Amino acid sequence: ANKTVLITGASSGIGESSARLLASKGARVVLGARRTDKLKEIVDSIAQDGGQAAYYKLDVTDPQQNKDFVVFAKEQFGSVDVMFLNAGLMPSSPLSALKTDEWNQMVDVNLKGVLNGIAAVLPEFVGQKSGQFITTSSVAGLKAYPNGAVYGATKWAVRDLMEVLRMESAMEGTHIRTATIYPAAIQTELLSTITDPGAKEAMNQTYDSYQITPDRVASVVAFAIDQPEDTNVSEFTIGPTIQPW
Ligand code: NJP
Repeated sequence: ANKTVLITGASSGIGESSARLLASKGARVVLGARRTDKLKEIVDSIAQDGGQAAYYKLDVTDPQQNKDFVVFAKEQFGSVDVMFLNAGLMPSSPLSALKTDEWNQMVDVNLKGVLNGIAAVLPEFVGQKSGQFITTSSVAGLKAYPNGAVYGATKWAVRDLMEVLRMESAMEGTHIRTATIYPAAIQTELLSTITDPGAKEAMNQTYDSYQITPDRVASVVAFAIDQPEDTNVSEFTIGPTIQPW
């Protein structure tokens, strides 16, 4: 696809895999995250393989940095066609542990980070009457489970944002597409954000039994982007065949 794709949370896992796959298919990818050493490594390796990529130091919790990310992408590649809002954390714990700092962190990154990304690029998409949002929600946003209350709440909220954005764009005639991805267990660095010992143990057990690699999710991202402009594919659930999520 001959498009410019911005990706948040692109320094590892699903974001990194998506950047690599999309660049190999001819997209211009702009990677955002906080760890610039990682981003530089990925961008250099994409360039070595003949792809077009650039990176930007981005903390999604800062509204201004999200705006600057979009400006940077336009300066680099001249257009902004797809915004993949993927950055996220999953410090799971039982509510009774009262890990309120972690609750706030999840709301700030997983939910407000997505809102900041929408605010930064929606005016562009409305102005050009085209554009696509893709978000990484979670199966945790579809089904409640112990230790996952706040994480699931942020991921459910993201689904709601995408669905309303899709409906409003259709009503307003702005031709903006949205797709939400609900992954189950994917092999990434996500579990490193869990500090609660009980939640970590439970989640490790799940991920020891079931997981697939993040390039599988990247294929879904590419599929959503590759649909004709008049076609919106809005939701994807993806996980290991053997996981009863
Ligand atoms: O995890 P990981 P995933 N500002 O840890 C970035 C969802 N998901 O690929 O800033 C900007 O490898 C962080 O970058 P850095 C999950 O909820 C996953 O699995 O450099 N970026 C890194 O690039 C999340 O929404 C599974 O530390 C920030 C990235 O986020 C998405 O998949 C299951 C940031 C996290 O990469 C990608 O996560 C599921 C900030 N403030 C949903 N904070 C799964 N893996 O099983 C973090 O249902 N990042």
